[in-house]
Amino acid sequence: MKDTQTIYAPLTPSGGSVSLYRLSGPQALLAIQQMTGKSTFKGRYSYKVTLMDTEGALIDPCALVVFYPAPNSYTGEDVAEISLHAGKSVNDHFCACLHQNGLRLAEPGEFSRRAVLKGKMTLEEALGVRYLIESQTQQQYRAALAQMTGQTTGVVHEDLDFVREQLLLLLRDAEASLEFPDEDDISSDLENALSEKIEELIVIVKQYQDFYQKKEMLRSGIPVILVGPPNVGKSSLLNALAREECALVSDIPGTTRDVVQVLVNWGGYAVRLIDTAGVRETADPLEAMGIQRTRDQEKLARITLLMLDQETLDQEEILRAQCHSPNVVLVLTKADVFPYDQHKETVCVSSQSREGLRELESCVQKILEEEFSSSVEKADSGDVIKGALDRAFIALNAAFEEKRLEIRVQILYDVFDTLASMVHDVDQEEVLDRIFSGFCIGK
Ligand SMILES: Nc1nc2c(ncn2[C@@H]2O[C@H](COP(=O)(O)OP(=O)(O)OP(=O)(O)O)[C@@H](O)[C@H]2O)c(=O)[nH]1
Ligand SMILES: [Mg+2]
Repeated sequence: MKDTQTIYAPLTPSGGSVSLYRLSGPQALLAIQQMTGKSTFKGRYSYKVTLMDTEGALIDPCALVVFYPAPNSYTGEDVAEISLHAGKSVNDHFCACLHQNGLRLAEPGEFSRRAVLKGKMTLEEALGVRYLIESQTQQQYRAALAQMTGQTTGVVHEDLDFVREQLLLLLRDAEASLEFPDEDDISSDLENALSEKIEELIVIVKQYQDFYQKKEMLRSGIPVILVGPPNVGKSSLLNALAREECALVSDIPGTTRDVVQVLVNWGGYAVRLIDTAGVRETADPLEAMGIQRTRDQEKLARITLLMLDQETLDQEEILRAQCHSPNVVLVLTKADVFPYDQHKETVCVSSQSREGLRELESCVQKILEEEFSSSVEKADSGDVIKGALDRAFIALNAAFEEKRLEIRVQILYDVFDTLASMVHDVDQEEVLDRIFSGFCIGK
C-alpha cells in the first residue's frame, strides 16, 4: 500500500530563488494535469506552465514541469519534476494543493527506496547517493563516487553469501559429528575440526566488521586521540591543530576532564581529533572519571598520539603498554623550550611556535593512506548489514566457547538464519525502512 501511493518532496532547500519538487507514483501525471490544465506532457520535455490549485486560484504564473514516464525515471515510476518560485507562501500553497490532489510528503529516502525496489539501482548505489550528498571531504567524495558508479562490487550479497557458504560446510561437519555420538574418537576429532573452522569463520567475519568500521569512520571522522600525562600540552595541541580555542588550557595539571572533539580535514580525510584528561594516579573522583573516559575513547581510536614532554619522558613505556589503538605515534611537546634529539619514529611539536605541526599532520596522513585508501574504493551495504555481521560475530564466539555439540549446532543454525534473512529478504519492509530512514527528505 505504502509503495503505491504517490509521493512528493522538495529537492532543494528553502532559501533560494527557485524550488524544485519531485512527484513520484501513479498519480503524478494526473496531479500535473490538474494543476496546469494541460492534458498532454511529452516525456522528458520541459513545459512552461501556470500552476493553479483545485479551486482555480493561482499558485505561480510561471513554473516549469518535466514529466518522466515510467520506467525511465529516477524511481522507475511516473515522475514529474516541477520548478516554481521559492518563497514560503508559494511553497505552502503548492504543497497544500498536492495534498488536495491525494499526494503525501515522501519519507526520508523514499525515492531511492522505490528506485531500489523497481530495480533502477542497487542498494549499494542508493547508499552512494546518500554518501555523495553527505560528503564533506575529498576522500568521502571519492568513496561516494566509487560506490555510486558501481566501480566496486557490492558487498551485501557476495560477502554474506560467502560467510553463509562457510557456515553450511561447518554445519555439515557438525551434523556428521552428531551422527556418531558413541564413537568417541571420531566425534572428538570432528569437534576439534569444528572448533577450528568456527575460529576461521570468526576471523573472516572480523575482517568484514573491520571494513564496515573503517567505512563508518571515513564518513563520521577517523578518531585520532591525544593521550598523555597532565600538563604535557594536549589541549594546547588540539587548539593549535584546529586553529580554534576549543579546549581549556592552564598550567594546573588535570585541567581537562571531559572528552573534547574537533573535526579537521587532513589530506581529504575527515579526522576527529580527541582531547582527553591527562592520565595519572588520582584521588579526585571527578578526575578519575575523566581518566576512565580517556581509556574508553583510546580503545575506539584508530591512531593514538602518545604525548610526552621532557619531564614525563620516563613514562613512555608504562603509557604505551596501556594503548590499544592499532597505531601509536610518540609526540614530544613544547619543542620551543625543550631541545629534543630528533628520532625517526617521534614527532616533536610546539603548539606555541607551531613547529612540527605539519610533520605531525603528514605522519597521521601517511597512516590513514595505508589503512583507509583501499576501503575508500570499495562499496559497502550500510549499517543494517553491519548489524547482522556484529550479531554473527557474537554468536560465533558463543559457538566457539560452547562445548555441548547440540547447542553449538543450534547456535550455528541461528547465525545461518540471521545471515540468510539479510541476504535474501533484503527487500523486506523492515530492513529497507532501517536502511533508508537515514536518508534526507527528497532523496
Ligand atoms: N612553552 C610551551 N608551553 C606549552 C606548550 N603547549 C602547552 N604549553 C603549556 O603547558 C601548560 C599545560 O597545557 P595544556 O594544553 O593545558 O596541557 P594538557 O596536557 O591539556 O593538560 P591536562 O588537561 O591537565 O591533562 C599550559 O600552561 C600551556 O600554556 C608549548 O608548545 N610550549
Ligand atoms: Mg587538557
